Amino acid sequence: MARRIMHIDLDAFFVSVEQALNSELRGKPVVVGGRPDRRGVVASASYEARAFGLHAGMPLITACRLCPQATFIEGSFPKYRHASQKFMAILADFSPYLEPVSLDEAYLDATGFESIYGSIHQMAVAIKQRIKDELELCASIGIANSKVVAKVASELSKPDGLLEVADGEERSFLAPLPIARLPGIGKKTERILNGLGINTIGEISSMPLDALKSHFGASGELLHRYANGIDDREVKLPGAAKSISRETTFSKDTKDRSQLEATLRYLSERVGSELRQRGKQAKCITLKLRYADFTTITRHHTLRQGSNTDRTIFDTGLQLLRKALSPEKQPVRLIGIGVSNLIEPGRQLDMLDSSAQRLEQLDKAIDRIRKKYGFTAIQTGRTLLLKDIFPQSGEGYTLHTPSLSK
Ligand code: TTP
Ligand code: MG
Repeated sequence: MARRIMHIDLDAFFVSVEQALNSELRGKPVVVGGRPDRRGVVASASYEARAFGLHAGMPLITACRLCPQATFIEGSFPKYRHASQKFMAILADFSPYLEPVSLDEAYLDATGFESIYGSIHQMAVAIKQRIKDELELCASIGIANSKVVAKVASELSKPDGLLEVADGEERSFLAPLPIARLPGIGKKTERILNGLGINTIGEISSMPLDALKSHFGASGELLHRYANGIDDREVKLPGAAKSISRETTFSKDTKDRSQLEATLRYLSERVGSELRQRGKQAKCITLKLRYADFTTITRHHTLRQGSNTDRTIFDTGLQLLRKALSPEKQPVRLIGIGVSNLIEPGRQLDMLDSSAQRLEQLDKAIDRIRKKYGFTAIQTGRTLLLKDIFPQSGEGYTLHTPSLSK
């Protein structure tokens, strides 16, 4: 039986949540990302704003110039997380074979569900309707025999779309589309391919595999498979999240160590809290810095043993930060911390060490209090100075461009 994979993605997610909560914003150009006089970029633009050329990643200043009548909203991550949880719960009602990809995006394996809903198309109609009724949000859905084709289909169908690619039609569906539509083709690959006179996905699919490999190495093979609509990746159930990270852009580039360290501490606590919520430990810690000239570096450290304490995440991040900062370096524009190589907590040697055990218990106690009273209800000495830098909401500091990477 041919697989039937759905890719479901909410339209203009952050903006649509704001519009669902405030009817005055509906049908208007709206941008979530921050006030136009502040630094930062567009996180989400309503389709009305996109008509003016606005898109995610565009500097707010440019967005404001192109569409001064737009409403600019700072945004509030907890609201979006809440909507996301409800969205995923609706999807889980339809199939247990669900793989959340980001806050507003998921794959669902619907193979064999025809008998319940009449057809997979009907099942998708029902999903869209429930999302509309219960969340006042619009979802676009692509259906195909693989993840990659389902994703291309849902994106092509936006907004409020539903597009099914019949089994066997993958190649002919993809062939006329511009190469940028294919997942995995970033700006650089697009430029190289365009330079070779390749403009459509069909043209990639008829390139000799060796030619693709010689230009793109191992990923040339993947490109070839995707362009031919071949992708046997399974829909993976959650719990297999590979990393957790948080990052923020400063409103003013800084070299101030105490500000950098306080922010790092706060971000580490947020990462640690999510790590513990997922019941995982991390073995790899990554610091990310973007300097004023936009050069971006990442520095990793692998721990001898998995850990989930704020202290370990922060201390490791701090060591990496101290190495990465030197007087001749540019001021820092963005700082981020992440954990990866996530493992199930086992009985660890470190646990015999009572100070490690105490730290873990302290983190757990803090998590409980924060769950009840908000993230900033408890602050460590190090993060206190952030209250003069970032606006605060019940759920935490409002950071610019909150990272969504999971
Ligand atoms: P997307 O699904 O890429 O974008 P979208 O939902 O706003 O619009 P559409 O799917 O209709 O094209 O991302 C989901 C949310 O993730 C988006 O609403 C805001 C956030 N986001 C960022 O914060 N920064 C980004 O660069 C992108 C692309 C998204
Ligand atoms: Mg979306």
